[in-house]
Amino acid sequence: VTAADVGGRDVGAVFFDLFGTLLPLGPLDDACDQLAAGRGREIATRWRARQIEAAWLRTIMGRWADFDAITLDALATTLQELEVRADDAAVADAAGAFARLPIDPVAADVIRNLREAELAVGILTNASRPTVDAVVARLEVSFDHVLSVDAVRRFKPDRAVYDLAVRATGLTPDRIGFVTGNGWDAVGAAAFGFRVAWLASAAAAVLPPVDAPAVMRLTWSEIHAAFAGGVTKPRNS
Ligand code: LAC
Repeated sequence: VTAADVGGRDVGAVFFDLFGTLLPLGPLDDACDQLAAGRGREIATRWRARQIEAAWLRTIMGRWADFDAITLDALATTLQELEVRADDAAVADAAGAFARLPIDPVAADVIRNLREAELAVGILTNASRPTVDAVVARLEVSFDHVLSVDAVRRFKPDRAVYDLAVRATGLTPDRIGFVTGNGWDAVGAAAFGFRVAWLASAAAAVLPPVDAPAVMRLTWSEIHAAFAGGVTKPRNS
């Protein structure tokens, strides 16, 4: 008997966002602290906003660059704005912090349990193909699908990106679960038709008001039940 049978919910695959979801962004503060002691959090927060903004602008404008290039440019721009001086090598090293982020151990357990419940599990990310491959190679969990936006040269929340999961699985969007910590990604995925779980970063966090269909506001401990019908098989490890 499969989890879907037991739970009565016919989700066939669950996809996860990468940065800010499987990989919490906290360590970026430390990487940025190397550029300006005591200002790591301020720099990292602005950097992330600039990174996402550039991805959206480039998608709308039809001027593709991969996420690694965007990430480095966004950090350089941030440092300029905040009047932090750093040499190119230090900036490049800090930019590489995205690719070095560790996985949330709780997320790793959720993924293992979903796979044991016979759900296909994937990553759907703005990260470049080389970066997501490098990340997956060092994680101690396996995925059925690892999808980078590089295949469509557009960034989330463009529908073409979410459609990659449909093409990879052959499932209709309403049979695909999607988990993200990013509110803008949650509304984008919900508008596409996925069943979305949003891991809100704070109690006061609110979704962008864009008339998207409802999303489930959940914590990691609720993800398995939401998509696998409450079946959690015991784990050996
Ligand atoms: C990603 C962006 C949302 O990993 O950070 O796709």
